[in-house]
Amino acid sequence: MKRRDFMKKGSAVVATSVVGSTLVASCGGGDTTAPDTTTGGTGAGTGANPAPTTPDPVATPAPVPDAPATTPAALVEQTFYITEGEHEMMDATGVGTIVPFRSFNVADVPDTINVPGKAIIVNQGDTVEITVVNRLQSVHNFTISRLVNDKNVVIADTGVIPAGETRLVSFTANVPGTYRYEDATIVNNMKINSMVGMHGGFAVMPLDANSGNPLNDQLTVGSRKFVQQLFWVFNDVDPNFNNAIINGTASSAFTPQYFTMNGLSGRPPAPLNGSPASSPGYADPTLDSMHDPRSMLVGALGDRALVRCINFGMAKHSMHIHANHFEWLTTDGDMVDGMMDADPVQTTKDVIPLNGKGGICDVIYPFDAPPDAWPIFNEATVQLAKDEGRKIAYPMHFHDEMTQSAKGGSYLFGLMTDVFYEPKPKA
Ligand SMILES: [Cu+2]
Repeated sequence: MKRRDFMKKGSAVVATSVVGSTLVASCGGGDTTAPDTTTGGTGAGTGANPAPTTPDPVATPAPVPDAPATTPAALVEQTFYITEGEHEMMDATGVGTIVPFRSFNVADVPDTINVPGKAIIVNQGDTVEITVVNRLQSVHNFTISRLVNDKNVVIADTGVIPAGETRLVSFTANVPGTYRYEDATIVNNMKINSMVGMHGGFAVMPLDANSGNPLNDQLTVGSRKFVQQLFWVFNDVDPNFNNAIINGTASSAFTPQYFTMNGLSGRPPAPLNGSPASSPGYADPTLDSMHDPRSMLVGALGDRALVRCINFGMAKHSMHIHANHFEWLTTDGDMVDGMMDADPVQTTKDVIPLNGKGGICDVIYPFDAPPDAWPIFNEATVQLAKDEGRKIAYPMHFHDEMTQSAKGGSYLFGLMTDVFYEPKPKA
């Protein structure tokens, strides 16, 4: 398909969208634009058009991860239920597509799903006990793994979990870092169950060598610090593939139509083609990736957020941020040159590659003033926006074009979220 045809379907959305103008204005020329502070922009929920609600009784975003223990050698227990359910994927027609998924669900409720599963953060030295209950008629497994020098290292594996049965895997978390969990069953060279939703993020925090206590502000001992952390779990979704796998039909054909982060895609505020309303689900934190608290970056000037990125999709992607550059710490388990330097300059990038099929990278987003912003951006800028009821929002989106659309061309219904600057808490 030619680029023009590919983009045509969503062109009406582009022309009228604040999000669109931000993307178009700044992607080609670096991150030097003033912030999007327009009421009704990507982050504001107060636009003229009320957000219609979409009934979506089955897909439930997993809860945000629990904070790890503050004392060493804790016992961390988690039970997952293997379930099937549906999620409605949206495009510019305003009529969604119901797509079936499988998941590791924290709730023992039939026909409900968590895609991705709840992220788990533990400390080095913790004992981790994962119980997995297979509520389906199909055979599954649960593994936790990471990459070291491009090699897969499995640290936990339930082995086969037959239909209707339960397995427990127990292990000690030894090495700090970002891991993925998934059903690792491979058919036709593809991790078919992982691809249809059976995946999530896992992390191990380091211990201080002297005190033996957990360190809650660094990826590995001595690396640059952060004050908050979250997971961005990415996936590419082909409804035909999901239907085939869940119906028990082997399939090797995979043409992605949706691109998700933490299971959701963008639901833009702009009018839909031929419709006066915002897109269904706009501003709903359970449907709109730009308002999902598991994905949005929210902070004050000076804050720093660690983002653990895991790409379960088939394609390699390019992760792009506005306003500031990421500090790139690791990729697929290897440290980036300069990662341990006090000065991040060698590692700062506004686009970071992220491999497909389980690729992992760790980055820090620094809530600094955008370096080239004009007018000058400082605490007064942020406070004034707050006082005037505006949001300061910058997009994060992938830079490969297919990911910015849904269903083969609905622009702005793709993979994106927002970065919000809030005033510093008053002393
Ligand atoms: Cu951009």
